[in-house]
Amino acid sequence: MKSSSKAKQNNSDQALGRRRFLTGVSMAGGGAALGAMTGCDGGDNSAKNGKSGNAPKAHANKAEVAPGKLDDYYGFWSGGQSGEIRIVGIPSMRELKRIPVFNRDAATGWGATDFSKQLLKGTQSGDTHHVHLSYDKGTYDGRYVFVNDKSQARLARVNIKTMETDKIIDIPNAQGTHGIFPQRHKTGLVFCNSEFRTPLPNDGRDLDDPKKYAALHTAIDGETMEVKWQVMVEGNLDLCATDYKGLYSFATCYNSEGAVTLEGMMASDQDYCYVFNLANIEKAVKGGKSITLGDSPVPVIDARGENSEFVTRVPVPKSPHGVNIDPTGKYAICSGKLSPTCTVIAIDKLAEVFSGKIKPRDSVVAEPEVGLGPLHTAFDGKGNAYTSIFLDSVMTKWNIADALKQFKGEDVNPILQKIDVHYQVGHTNASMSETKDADGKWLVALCKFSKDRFLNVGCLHPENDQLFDISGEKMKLVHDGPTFPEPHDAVIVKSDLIHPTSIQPRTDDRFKMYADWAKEDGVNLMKDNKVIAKGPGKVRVYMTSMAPKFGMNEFQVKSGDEVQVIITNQDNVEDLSHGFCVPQHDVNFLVNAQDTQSYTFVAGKPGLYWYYCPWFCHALHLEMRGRMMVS
Ligand code: K7E
Ligand code: CUA
Repeated sequence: MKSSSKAKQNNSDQALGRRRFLTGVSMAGGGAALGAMTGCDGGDNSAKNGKSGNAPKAHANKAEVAPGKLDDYYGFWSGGQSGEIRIVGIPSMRELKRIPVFNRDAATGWGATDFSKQLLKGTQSGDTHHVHLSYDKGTYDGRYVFVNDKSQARLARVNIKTMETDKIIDIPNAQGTHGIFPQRHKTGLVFCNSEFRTPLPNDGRDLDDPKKYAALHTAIDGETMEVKWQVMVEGNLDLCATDYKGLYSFATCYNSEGAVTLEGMMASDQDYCYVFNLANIEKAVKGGKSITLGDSPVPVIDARGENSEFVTRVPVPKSPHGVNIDPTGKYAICSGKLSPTCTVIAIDKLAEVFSGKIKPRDSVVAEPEVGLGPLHTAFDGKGNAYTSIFLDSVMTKWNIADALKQFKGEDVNPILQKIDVHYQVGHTNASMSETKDADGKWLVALCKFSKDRFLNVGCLHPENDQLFDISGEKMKLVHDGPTFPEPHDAVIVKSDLIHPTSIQPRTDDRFKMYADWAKEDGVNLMKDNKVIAKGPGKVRVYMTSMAPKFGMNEFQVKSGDEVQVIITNQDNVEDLSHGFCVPQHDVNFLVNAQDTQSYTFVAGKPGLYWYYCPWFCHALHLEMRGRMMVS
């Protein structure tokens, strides 16, 4: 789908970039020139002697996607405190869509329509941190996006076909659900770490006895979204990862001290990467070796205390944060946070750890110093790692093989480049980095602060998502992208793996609900316009819409009636959306082409209310309205 001339263009840019670098008109110069343009240091700490050439222009052109041209990648961004997911085109960094998940979204009516209210069960906020897509054989299968809500301990799923949230589940017994990761060999389990330790069950017991607090590693079936099992452990579980074979899941663990204050949590110089042995856990669950907690029927394995067949604790320096698996599937890399190191664990040594042949720490094969405050690591598929360094505000590029050699005592420096970011980077990710097909094209650094990079917009500034070209020897900054709070994490996916539809398929779960109502009321959703009395004080209003008319010019209800409107959009045309808005009733929702949506409200004071279509759909869109008469 990409034109060959564009491919050639990209290739020649790369060749040019490399030639410049090798002939001494270095990319460092390019970086410096970019820096001059933006009023800050060029950021290449490894070589500051290059002359500035016209490289920055070339960089900018490469990241530019001309009007009317499409991006090569979909970026899926978590929306942080906004509770949503965002879709960003890469490399343009254009924000293409916001998918409401845990939030109340005025544009679409999410959080107020009947279906979304069922999923949200009365909540209107969320704190999304981690988005990941479902996998097959080590790469994305284009079916689902999973996202966590740290605040209410939930996991949601978005159906990529419609880019709509289709499931939200509560994770029992857990608080502060933080790191999540799906299995990579198939759409299997999705693992969720609870970061906060609580008494378990959390029913008022042991409130002031932190020794008895515990955290949970939860496995959820990605197809059914059922909670399969939980493993209870003593430490806070932070980020999560899975291997490529379905053998293990990983969790970084800080606060192995079991403290309840900041000082206490930082006391020890050593924490852990927990490795969960999935076969052993499932065998025990099947064999009935589990317990349950409180009201939850979910089987729980108590793995607190010593290393066991269920979990082994690999010692890593002080308070690790991210854990990322490299695209070969060989290494789990923990970023140190309070230690300036990344700890590289060899996954193929873990079998010997579990069988007791070697000690957990013997699985560590490298520990390079990458900078102050390492948080997360991305990969280019060429043997290099890119670690976000929060305190130093840099991205560090390092070579994994060289780090292994250095660990064995060879005199090699694995650090290839450090480049400034603006400022205080949290997550980072690279194109296809979380798959076996990492392609080393683009890297994003999700910076928590933008400070002086954009116009001042008041007390709360935007964050700054920076895009780097990593196709050459050096990382090159090509774009600053302001974001609304606070995308923690992002994944970058080749566009040819993602195939959304433009017309609502009417096969999602929620259509069963509408079909049941229609059957009960003897109504054909696709063509009938009827008001059905549903007992005293209750009515259902079935209405169709086709540009530029609603199927009903008017309907009558009584003041105080509970009114459920069920609107079906008959238009079978790409991007022909209608909506339904009732003045003075806080009713406003979107109905896409061939979709049905329903909304329940109470009819207000007697009077006449013009319901109208709030989405521009036709030259006569303003005329698309009707009268709700409240007697
Ligand atoms: Cu590092 Cu919640 Cu992924 Cu934020 S976590 S940065
Ligand atoms: Cu339908 Cu505007």
